[in-house]
Amino acid sequence: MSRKMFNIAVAGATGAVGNEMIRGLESRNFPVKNLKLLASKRSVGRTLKFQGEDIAVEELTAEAFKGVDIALFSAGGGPSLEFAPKAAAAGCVVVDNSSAWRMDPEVPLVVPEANAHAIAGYVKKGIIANPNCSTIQMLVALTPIHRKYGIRRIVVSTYQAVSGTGKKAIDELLDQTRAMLHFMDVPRKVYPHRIAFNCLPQIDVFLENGYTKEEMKMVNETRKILEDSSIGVTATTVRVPVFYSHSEAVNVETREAFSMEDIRSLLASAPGLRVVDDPASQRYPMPMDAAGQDDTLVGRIRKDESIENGLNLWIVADNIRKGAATNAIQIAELLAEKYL
Ligand code: 25A
Ligand code: L14
Repeated sequence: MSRKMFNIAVAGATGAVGNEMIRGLESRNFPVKNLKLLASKRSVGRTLKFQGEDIAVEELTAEAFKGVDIALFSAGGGPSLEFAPKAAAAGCVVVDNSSAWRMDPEVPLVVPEANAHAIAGYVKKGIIANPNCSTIQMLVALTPIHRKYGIRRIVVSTYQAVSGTGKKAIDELLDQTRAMLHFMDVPRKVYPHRIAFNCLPQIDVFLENGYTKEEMKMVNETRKILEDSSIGVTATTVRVPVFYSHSEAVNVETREAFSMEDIRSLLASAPGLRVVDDPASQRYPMPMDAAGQDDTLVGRIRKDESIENGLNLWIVADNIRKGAATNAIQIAELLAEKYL
């Protein structure tokens, strides 16, 4: 029996995440019948490679989605707001990587390792949202703990790579580093302050409550995905001079008592997660090891001795892969296998 094949479109194909989506469709052997690559007008005329063939980039328009089964969007919030409903109206299912649709009650927000069942809700709007990169990797590790012991509260601090901001920020870190080492004037375009040899406790814009939008995404998305609005989440999100992979120091308080032995075995058998935790040989997750991989890494697993049911973890994942492109393709794989 031949496998069912699908017409796929990637919107934002020329960006950092879009490129990784194309590579992921290839490497995970997704059943692609035809691939359409869409971007803004300024990229029309470029070609990108897929399975050894050159594919011309077309302009993102409503008409582009005719005959498309699944569209992977990563062109930013503006284009998603405008074109995802038009693509859905044309009959395709949109997996959207921007923050535009995540908190819409009629749009499922999915981390396959945590709530794959929610994908079924795509029928309401024809849109499925991919969560924020920092939320995704945190929940790959915390979901099994929540299912067994019930999480009461999460305190998280992030160390986020510049690639989350896109290609211009990758160039900015390179250019600033080079300038600093040559005692030259430091160019600054993307971030409000120098990012080379520095840390910025601001990701996305500030809100009325003093938190950044990125911090509140972690709060609201975690509750939606775990389907539990009683979980307390508080976050501090920080940009660090790293190119790829976000790191997170995560403190968890559970409702029920646990043994460290059981936590370790839960994490060891969690899908999509790899335990890297051997203090004796100084082994722990690092961005340089997570980059270019689909797995989420967890280490520095220890009891929080300051409270009754406390736990500390260090969680690292490639923000462009599992934090964006890989998670979107996993959702598309489940759509293709179970729903379309
Ligand atoms: O803040 P926003 O609006 O929500 O979005 C912020 C950005 O975050 C990235 C993505 O940037 C997005 O634009 N992004 C989205 N989700 C992400 C996630 N989960 C994420 N990053 C990390 N994690 P990007 O640079 O990776 O990709 C942008 C892609 O979107 C296309 N695009 C932009 N506006 C569009 C559009 N497509 C259709 N209609 C629109 N209105 C964009 O295509 C790219 O594919 P492009 O053709 O505009 O860019 C091609 C090349 O041009 C360079 N470039 C970028 N900005 C400019 C530019 N060149 C000139 N002037 C510019 N202002 C880029 O280097 C790109 O390679
Ligand atoms: O909400 O590290 O998907 O700048 C993607 C980029 C969140 C921030 C999102 C980053 C954004 C992230």
